[in-house]
Amino acid sequence: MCTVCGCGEGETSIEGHAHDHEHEHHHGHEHGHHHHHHEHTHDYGQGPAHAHAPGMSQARMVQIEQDILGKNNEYATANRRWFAERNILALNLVSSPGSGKTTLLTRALADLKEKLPLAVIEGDQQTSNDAQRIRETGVKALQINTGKGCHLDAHMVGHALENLAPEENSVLFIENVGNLVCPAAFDLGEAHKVAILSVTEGEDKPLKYPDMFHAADLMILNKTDLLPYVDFDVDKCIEYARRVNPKIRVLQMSATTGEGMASWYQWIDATRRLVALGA
Ligand SMILES: Nc1nc2c(ncn2[C@@H]2O[C@H](COP(=O)(O)OP(=O)(O)OP(=O)(O)O)[C@@H](O)[C@H]2O)c(=O)[nH]1
Ligand SMILES: [Mg+2]
Repeated sequence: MCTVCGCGEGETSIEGHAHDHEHEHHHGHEHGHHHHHHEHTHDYGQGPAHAHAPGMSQARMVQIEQDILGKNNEYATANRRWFAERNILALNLVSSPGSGKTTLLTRALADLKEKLPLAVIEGDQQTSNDAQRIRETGVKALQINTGKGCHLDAHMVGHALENLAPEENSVLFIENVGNLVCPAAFDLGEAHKVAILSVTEGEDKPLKYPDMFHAADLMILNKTDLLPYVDFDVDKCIEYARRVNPKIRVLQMSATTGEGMASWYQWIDATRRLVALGA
């Protein structure tokens, strides 16, 4: 989270916005020193991050963290209301770098664009490469560059919505910055977080990064075409994901071959109906 990794300092740039936005995020990089010598593990436990900053008390650090998240939640609530008023289904795609978010998206957009109004917000630290890949499908996309930040926040997304102006009744995909940690804590106002895990990453990831899999309602297991070549136990992975989130739905697919993609489209369709009912 922010007070630990020092992410989210200024320098955000949103396509179509003339000026950069300064965010009141904490600056600096801290190291934890909470050693447990009886184990070969440094366990910083649950709850607020036990970070240290020179000249700052632990209570102050916790306060900063709560302020950042509290402010984010206010913006997220406003975004959620904005989506509800327009009957827009917003999905927040989260994963480590390179799990296949943009590849999944470009394939899904090509398959769905004749049937549904679609739009995409792309989050990356730098470059507009992914927004460019999305636009090549003919679907409108807006890039947010977070600079040093390692996650999108609800304030950035609120500004992006003004410029992107997704249509009523559309599906808005928000591709978050590739990172299995920080995006878990930041609500963007989405209906669901969708965690993407590819089979080259190892089946233990839900246990190692539980916050992300706890926050997600759907886990997409991507790159299943590579299963014959990697040592990845699908059943174990699903069991680990359910251990941190008993309610998580799991779908397996390959964004490159297209196998299993239809199950995601069915999930999107069913989820849209629920959103339309105001559920
Ligand atoms: N074999 C295989 N490769 C895939 C699949 N999906 C994505 N890839 C490849 O994985 C690499 C990363 O894909 P991206 O779609 O850019 O991943 P990303 O999650 O958007 O990456 P960042 O935005 O950088 O976090 C590319 O080389 C893709 O071609 C898949 O289902 N199977
Ligand atoms: Mg991408």
